[in-house]
Amino acid sequence: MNEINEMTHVDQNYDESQIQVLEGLEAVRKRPGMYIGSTGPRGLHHLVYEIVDNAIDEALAGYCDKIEVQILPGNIISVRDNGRGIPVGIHPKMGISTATVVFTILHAGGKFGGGGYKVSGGLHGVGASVVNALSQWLEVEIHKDGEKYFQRFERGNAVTELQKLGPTDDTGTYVRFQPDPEIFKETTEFDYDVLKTRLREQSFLNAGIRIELSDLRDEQAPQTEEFHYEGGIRSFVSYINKKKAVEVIHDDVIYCSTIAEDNQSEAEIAMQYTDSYNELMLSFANNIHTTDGGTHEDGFKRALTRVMNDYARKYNILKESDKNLSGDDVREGLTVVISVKLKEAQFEGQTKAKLGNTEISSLVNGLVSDKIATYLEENPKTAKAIFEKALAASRAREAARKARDMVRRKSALEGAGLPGKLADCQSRNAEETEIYIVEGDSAGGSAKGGRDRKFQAILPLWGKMLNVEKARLDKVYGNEKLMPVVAALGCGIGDEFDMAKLRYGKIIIMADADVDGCHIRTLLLTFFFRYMKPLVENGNIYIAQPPLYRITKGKNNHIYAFSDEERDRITASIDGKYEIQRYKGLGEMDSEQLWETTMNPATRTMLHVSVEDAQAADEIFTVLMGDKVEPRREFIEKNAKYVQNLDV
Ligand code: 28F
Repeated sequence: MNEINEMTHVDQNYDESQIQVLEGLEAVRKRPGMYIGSTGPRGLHHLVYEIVDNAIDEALAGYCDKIEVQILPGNIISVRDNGRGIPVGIHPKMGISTATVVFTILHAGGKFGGGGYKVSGGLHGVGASVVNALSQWLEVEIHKDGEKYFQRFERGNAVTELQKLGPTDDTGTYVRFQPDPEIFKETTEFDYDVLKTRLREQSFLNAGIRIELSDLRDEQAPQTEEFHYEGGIRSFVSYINKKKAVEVIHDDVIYCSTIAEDNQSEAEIAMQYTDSYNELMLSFANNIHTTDGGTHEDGFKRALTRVMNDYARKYNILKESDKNLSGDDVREGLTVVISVKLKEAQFEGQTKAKLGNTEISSLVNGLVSDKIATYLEENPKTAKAIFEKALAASRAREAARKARDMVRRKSALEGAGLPGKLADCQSRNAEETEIYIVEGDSAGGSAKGGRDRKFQAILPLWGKMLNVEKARLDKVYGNEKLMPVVAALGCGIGDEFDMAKLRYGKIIIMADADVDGCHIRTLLLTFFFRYMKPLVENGNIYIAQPPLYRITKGKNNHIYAFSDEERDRITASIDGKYEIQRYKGLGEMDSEQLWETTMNPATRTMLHVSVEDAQAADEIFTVLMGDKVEPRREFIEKNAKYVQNLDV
């Protein structure tokens, strides 16, 4: 028989499964967002992750150690593994080959069996059928038992049978697909760096696996990289600390792992202290980044705080009368990766990026209590360095409390806590109100004149801005530039932050488009990221985009350009005379112009600040704002090509 043809026996089963296939794929194409989170770039890249995850599952099962991912001309993706190859026999329940089932029945493939989970804005474990449904075409080639099999699908529907192509010496699964432009209307262009970040992360999380990524879209300049880390999450921690260019305070990465008695779950932790003031914790469950934390993180934090205080009391680092070290104190400067793998992971929260399994909390708690206590006992020198830092953090926190109370008393003495320079808005409803934080009094004046006072507040900044990246909390209290911002927003900072008290729904940074403006913007973003992080994560922060040019045609027909390209486009379309004015700063615009171009919700464009990748953001702030010069120079040299309108 030269091809497997299950079409011969059309039985009850086949009809049902055929109907199930059509309904399933139809549902996916009708509401793709339900399955991959969005049909924007993130959803597009999710297609690759789904296919790669199935290959990684085959690696986790121990049958595959090499995965090749290629971006081909036309933004076609190919993924190949050297595992067992998807089974080709007739699926007992469905009456069609298992390979066809994997690509046409929802939630049929992978190790998660029946349930796909909605995780972090996209679905994990939905399997290959969703990718198939959302692809213009998809081809699968299976090398198994000495035979090569092939099947082609279009928008999820099989357009060939599973055919035998002849003998092979290989084993494995090879999938190629072209995302459907009817679904991915915004773009079908893959971003090499996005795939690189994700695949490198997966190779850290699955020690020893080799993942090769190639970009073959430009035949003249093909690009290939392989990610392979025998050290797994230990290598991940080393990689993060090297990228952040911070000094580590002990050379070894502390590592521990455990498997639950019932063999239903396992946990591993890698951690290393640095001289930074910030902690970075990345946690994963079944290789999914749990950005909202969960029981694995809670178990870790609780155990570490207890172990550190027990040790401090035992060796008299803390006197009888001293208060305990807080969680923040013992985690200052810590880079830690927590990775748990479990059969029935429960993801919770609005974006399903929080692990809910309670048994994991005690699993991780037990692991840390056991292994970190032993580590400290066996490495007294490192323990000493770690505690010196924790004690310094504790003292600074104490000083911050005193500074805060002092500032409170002072501002209480001065009457209402709101800063004098704040031109508040009338509405108190944070859903509709916004505050412009404006650099400089002249721009502040124009903004006050131009604004809609019903819902727009203005806070002109003045004084020396503090670079919080190099300062602890106690320095923030009392900084004449930052404290008015804290007072105006009303939601506190650090561990006192309370989103419910936020006085404005949008916080809009408005600064000149020159180097100073850029510096102010970066310092404010550093402050928000380090001390009011939920505002960044929640999407409350915006950057106003004032025009760079005003083009005047005839008498007073003004057109505004917000970039050099736009300026050229506009001037090219004008026949006849025109004048161009380059705005050096906000102060050159009068209130009317500022309102029209930058503040009127109907006509303005603003940059919406969001944090896609916590680790990357943490690295950027540390490198750009930290006190290590060399890494900053490297970063700027590497990224200078992306900078537009550099005004030096
Ligand atoms: C390029 C993407 O998808 N690789 C895969 C396998 C291997 C098996 C398998 C996959 C249906 C529900 C069991 C083989 N032999 N790479 C991939 N490799 N799926 S997907 O089985 C799926 C079945 O669960 C496999 C024995 N057991 C499993």
